[in-house]
Amino acid sequence: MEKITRFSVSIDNRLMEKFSQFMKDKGYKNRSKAISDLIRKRLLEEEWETKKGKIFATVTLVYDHEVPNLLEKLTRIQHHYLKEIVFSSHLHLSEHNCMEIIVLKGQIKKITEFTKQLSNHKGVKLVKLVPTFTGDQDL
Ligand code: NI
Repeated sequence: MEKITRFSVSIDNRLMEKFSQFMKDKGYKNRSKAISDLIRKRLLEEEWETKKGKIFATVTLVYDHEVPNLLEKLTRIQHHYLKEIVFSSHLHLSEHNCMEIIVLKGQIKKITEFTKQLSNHKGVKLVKLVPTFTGDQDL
């Protein structure tokens, strides 16, 4: 079983009311779980803002494969990030549109750089980056 620490927190009533409302809105029944989730989220944001550390992330990419040279450009970019790309999958969404799900592990700086490089091309319709922790951090 995981080790846990109990601690008491003093908080002003108005903030507590807002927090109770937040818990209700998000469907939290357990205060400790809600606080742990908020701390975890904030720590990830902190790493993100300072651009330090390694993370796992997914990038969802949607593009029109019939735009001339686009597929080649996107493939070339992905080959430059061999070390970071763990996995990728291609789905044919419609006659023109393709979706790729790319899973990456690496330095935040590298992953944001990769995402930016995918974005600036005619025919790219969506580039969505979702960062998460690495397994090592175990938070
Ligand atoms: Ni396709």
